[in-house]
Amino acid sequence: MNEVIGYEVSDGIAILGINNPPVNAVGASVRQGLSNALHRALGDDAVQAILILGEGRTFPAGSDIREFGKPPADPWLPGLCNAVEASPKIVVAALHGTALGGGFELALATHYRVAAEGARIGFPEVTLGILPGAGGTQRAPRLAGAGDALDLMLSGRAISVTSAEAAPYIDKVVQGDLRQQALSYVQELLAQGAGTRPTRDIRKGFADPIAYQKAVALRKEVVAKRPEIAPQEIVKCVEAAELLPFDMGLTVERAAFDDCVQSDQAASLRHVFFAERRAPKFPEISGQGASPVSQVGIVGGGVAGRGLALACLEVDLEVVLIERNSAALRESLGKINAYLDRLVAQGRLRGQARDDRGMRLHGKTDFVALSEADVVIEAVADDLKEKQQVFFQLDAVVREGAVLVSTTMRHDLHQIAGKTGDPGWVLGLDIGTPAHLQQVAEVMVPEGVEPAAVAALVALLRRLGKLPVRAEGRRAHIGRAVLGAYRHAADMLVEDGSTPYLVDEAMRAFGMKFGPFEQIDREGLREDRTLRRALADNGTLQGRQVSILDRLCEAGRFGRSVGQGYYLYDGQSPSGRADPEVIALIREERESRGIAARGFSEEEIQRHCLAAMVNEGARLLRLGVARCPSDIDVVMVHGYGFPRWRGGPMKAADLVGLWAVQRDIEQFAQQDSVFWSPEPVFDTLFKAGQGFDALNG
Ligand code: 3H9
Repeated sequence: MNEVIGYEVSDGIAILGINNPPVNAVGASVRQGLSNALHRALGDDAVQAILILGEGRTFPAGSDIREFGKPPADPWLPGLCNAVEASPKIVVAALHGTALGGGFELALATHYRVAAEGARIGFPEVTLGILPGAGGTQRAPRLAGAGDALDLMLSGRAISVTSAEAAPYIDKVVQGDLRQQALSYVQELLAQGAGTRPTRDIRKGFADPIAYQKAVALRKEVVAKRPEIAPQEIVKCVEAAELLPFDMGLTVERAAFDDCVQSDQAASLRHVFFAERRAPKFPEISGQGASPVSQVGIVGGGVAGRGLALACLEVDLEVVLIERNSAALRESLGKINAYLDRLVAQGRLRGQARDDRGMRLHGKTDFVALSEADVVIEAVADDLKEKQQVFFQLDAVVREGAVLVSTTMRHDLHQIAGKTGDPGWVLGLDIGTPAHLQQVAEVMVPEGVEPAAVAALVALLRRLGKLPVRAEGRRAHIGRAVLGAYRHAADMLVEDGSTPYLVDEAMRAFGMKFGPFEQIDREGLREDRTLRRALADNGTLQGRQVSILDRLCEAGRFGRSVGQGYYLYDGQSPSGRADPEVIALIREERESRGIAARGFSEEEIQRHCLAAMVNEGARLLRLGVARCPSDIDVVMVHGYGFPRWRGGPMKAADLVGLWAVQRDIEQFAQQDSVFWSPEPVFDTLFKAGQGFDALNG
């Protein structure tokens, strides 16, 4: 008997306890153990029924993701599920925690399902670029019909077992000790003489065939617009469930699963799954407990400060917001309160919770109010003198062990931290604006910083629901540097003959959430100019300079907020349209530099932009700013609209092949050999037959 599966018989019930921490993933040893235990129970005359449950915190949360992309090890989950379903003795699953993916499929293959009140079920496979491949696409619609089953599979959501949506899958929800309750439930079933109930024979979900196929057709139309393969395959499998006999449906599902699991999209999505879990593990905090944070101070009530305040209020923290004078404070608090009121009006926040947030927000003009703060985040204008002044004042009032955080984008953190008596407690933070809506937060960790300070800030960011990513250095930002390189490549393409509109279109087709120029229009051209100056200072933007953005600023085209930037915004086209004036300005600029315009295909544009991001990523790795390529990937996916299904720029480069990216960079160097200078790591990895993934550890 395999040790990951416990086997015990109690009153004629064989209890198969899955014990594979932390999430009881159904890996090869679990499958083998379950298969052995099932046979043992079936061969034991004293056993009348079988109960499968998860030990520890959860029923299996899915197959073991680390096995995907490798040769399958027997027994394979679909076969195990079929064996469970075919059992002549009744099999019951007792669910708690998160019964997801292959775990949920195993449960669907049993004959009855009992669940603890707090349990959640779902099919997250789509988020990994695959589909429920152990019968889920065939069994779920038999129980719930096409619409509900598809919505669960296409969204990847986990739902509560007490929700109406979960009702078709769950026979009984219980409170208290699940093991005891589940055993009583099995005894009840035996007492009632309940027989096996193979899900494959259930046709409840097919009761209205027309409604079923209509629901399929509707989702087919929606997923056809998505670039991912898996959603389309899921719909095909669910369509087949009603049209084909069960075993043929399983064959369709198997083929679709094999196609998906071997795809680049699935490899990329798996990469992001593990990258997200790797990123917050900063070396400074291994084994380091974080001191609890209950009060956060924020200096500066502008857009950045207000976003930080809202993020902290959302998670029950006390917030002290400092402004320079009462008028500025009134304005800032007024905007925060107006935002909270809007949430209430939109039904997104209850009145009581709104009042509670209001009570926890303390506006002050005197730094002394920060004396109790555990963490203080400075969010004033990015002017070195102003920031230094803030830290000088903070040093006089904060308590010992308080973590001080600067949001500087342009300045050397040491010059700011040097204004305090203990620079080891000063860190940098780049969270983007507005902070409460951002997913990723870069933590700048300068040399010599106290591990306890890092641990406290990382814990705070986790509590705020952000993904912390480590950036080492004095003024090091991963996302902004990669973004700057990307935009610079886009600028050069435009100056050499393309247009902002063609570049945007190409990059949207690549999967970016926005094209580079429409994004600059949203953020404001002046802000982008500031960013580029900072990047020129720190070495990202060297070599050829393109002045189109400056020319647009000179013409008062500051972006969407003023109705014109790269695009023209008016009543006729509120989301922007191409503007011949911009094209004329670009032509003038090109001619003044003696550049002969040439066309670029969509693919060429995409290759330029990707190569620029990857080369900058490689530079950040060489400088030690980014710890590993996957950190760059999560920053770009979560913070800068890079398509998750491409895995981030470094993963995308691995999939294209480093040799191909390096060759592109060498070819582009004809336009500018300074910016387009391939990083040495390309050669090193290529010669070792490796990709960036080898540097992820
Ligand atoms: C599937 O089932 C396919 C089948 O349909 C078909 C087969 C034929 N495998 O997230 P956490 C690790 S596809 C391997 O921090 P939480 C994770 O890497 C699968 N490892 O915990 C981490 O490791 P480390 C469908 C896994 O409490 C540790 O466990 N299922 C898996 O924040 C803790 O994870 C899914 O997609 C796994 N399946 O969240 C569910 N899951 O400590 C994926 C976790 O070394 N899992 N690990 O960093 C989750 O969504 C979350 O882990 C969960 C718990 C919500 C369960």
